[in-house]
Amino acid sequence: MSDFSRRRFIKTATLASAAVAATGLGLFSSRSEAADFKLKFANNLPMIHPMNVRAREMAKAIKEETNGAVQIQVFPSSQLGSDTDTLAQVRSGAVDMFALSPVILGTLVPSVQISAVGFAFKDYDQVWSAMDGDLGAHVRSEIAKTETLFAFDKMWDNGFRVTTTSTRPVLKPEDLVGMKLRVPPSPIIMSIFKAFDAAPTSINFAEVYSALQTRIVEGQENPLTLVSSAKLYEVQKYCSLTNHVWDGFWMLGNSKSFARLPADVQAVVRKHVDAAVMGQRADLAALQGSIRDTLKEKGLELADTEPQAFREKLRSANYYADWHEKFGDAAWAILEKYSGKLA
Ligand code: X2X
Repeated sequence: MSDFSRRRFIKTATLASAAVAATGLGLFSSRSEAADFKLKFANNLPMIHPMNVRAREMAKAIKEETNGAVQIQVFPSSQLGSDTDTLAQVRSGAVDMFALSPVILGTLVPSVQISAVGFAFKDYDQVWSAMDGDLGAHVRSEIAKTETLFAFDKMWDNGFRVTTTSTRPVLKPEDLVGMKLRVPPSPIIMSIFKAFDAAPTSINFAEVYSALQTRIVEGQENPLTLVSSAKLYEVQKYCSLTNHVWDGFWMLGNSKSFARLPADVQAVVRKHVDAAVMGQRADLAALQGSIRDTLKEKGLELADTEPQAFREKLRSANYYADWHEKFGDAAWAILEKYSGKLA
């Protein structure tokens, strides 16, 4: 790895000359107090969520390896704006990196939602085979078509989404009829709960706790690690382990921001992003053994559910046929290579 203390980055005033510098002609300053590149990384997760713990480690490792030349500021908990606002900011370059679920990125690139088809994955072997394999490659190519954005290779984990409520448990599809549920601003999550004849409402995650507390909605659906880290158990009573969608976060980068970095610096950033993601995946896997007991101790009533009944309801509502048509045969075949036949 280049020793950044030997190199001095020739400060440039214009993007064009920075682009020249980025071809490796530039050198790096060894000034640790003034970073040559300051990057903003935003996400909607609580400060204590494993993603932000690992992101802070990542920022420290990148700063150290570039001798202070690259400094990444981590903005958790939607500090820079809601998910839909921050998506606009990472597209414009006001934010340089953004961890965003495909269920919300689908508002910009509909095809990326294919990893969030209801009950597609039954376990993490299927998830990572798909997302670190051909399905992930397909989705990254779809993101690259935007030209303003790209996705790093590895997805952060969010988890299998479960359903929490303040009014009644969800043990079978009929329990969802008429239920006022918060869902993310997401076409595919919205469509799942409409297929169950629920009453889904799109609300950005930053407003979920208050929406539940004020009973604007009676429930929401998210992985257990979010029910725990966002303290949703304080305003919910029942937690039904529907596991209806596996969800993750693409580490999105603004293409122009990243192109300003010399190639070897890009490699350093990619290396530490991958390390942070793999560490976070392991953190969430380690939590699975204890998180149900933790939530029970917080007062949540947990209940297992039977996925087959929910799947059959989606099939009878033409949910799979509709999304197969939207995604197209080629993409659907890539999905079913990992999930098995879905409809
Ligand atoms: O908004 C949500 O529910 C969350 C945090 O899971 C996503 O980012 C999709």
